[in-house]
Amino acid sequence: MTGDLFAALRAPAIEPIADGATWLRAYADDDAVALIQAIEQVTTQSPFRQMQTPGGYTMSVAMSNCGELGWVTDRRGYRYQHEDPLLQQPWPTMPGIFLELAVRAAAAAGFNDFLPDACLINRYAPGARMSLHQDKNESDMAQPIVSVSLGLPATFLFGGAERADRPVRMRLESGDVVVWGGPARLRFHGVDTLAQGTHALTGECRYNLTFRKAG
Ligand code: MD6
Ligand code: FE
Repeated sequence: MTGDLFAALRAPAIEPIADGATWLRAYADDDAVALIQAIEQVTTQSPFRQMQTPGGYTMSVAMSNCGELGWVTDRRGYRYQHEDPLLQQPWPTMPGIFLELAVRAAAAAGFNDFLPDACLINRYAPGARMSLHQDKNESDMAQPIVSVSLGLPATFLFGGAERADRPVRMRLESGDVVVWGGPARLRFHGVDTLAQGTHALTGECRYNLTFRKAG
């Protein structure tokens, strides 16, 4: 399987990006297959769906959640809620392998007391993108966010404190984990249009898991 070969060739590396932000390259390579299986289990329960923005646009990224709280958007706004609005029942439990990876990655980046209660699962098909935004629906801005990339590579846009600040472009590959908090917590960021491609582990898509302490 080329996934294993790839993991063996890409050495894990810890790279500071900015004050409060750390890039853990290849950090999740060894867990990638199990993480993708867990994504499939969660989304068999709470399926991927393309949500509406408050402005009435349909997001190109398909989303689901697991954990105590899930991030949602509709005409009423962006928020976290305990129930999947599609099924009107609680989000699936966060798989142990998700929680364990998120806690370990946060600690590797210097955040020792991170205990996420929310995991947003994003699925990008080629052509999907996410425009520049800030993550500010969480209650405690002292808590970091742990972001895990799986499957097709993407260009992550890491901006500044203002929307107009020119973003740095980072190529995130399968297995890369980014942890950010502290002074980087409210930086604008987004994902450039996903290029066509096929990945050995996910086929024609990229998954991103973002772990947060939302409540
Ligand atoms: C993505 N990520 O990579 C979208 N937000 O698909 C995010 O919006 C994000 O990666 C906050 C912190 C890390 C992230
Ligand atoms: Fe974000």
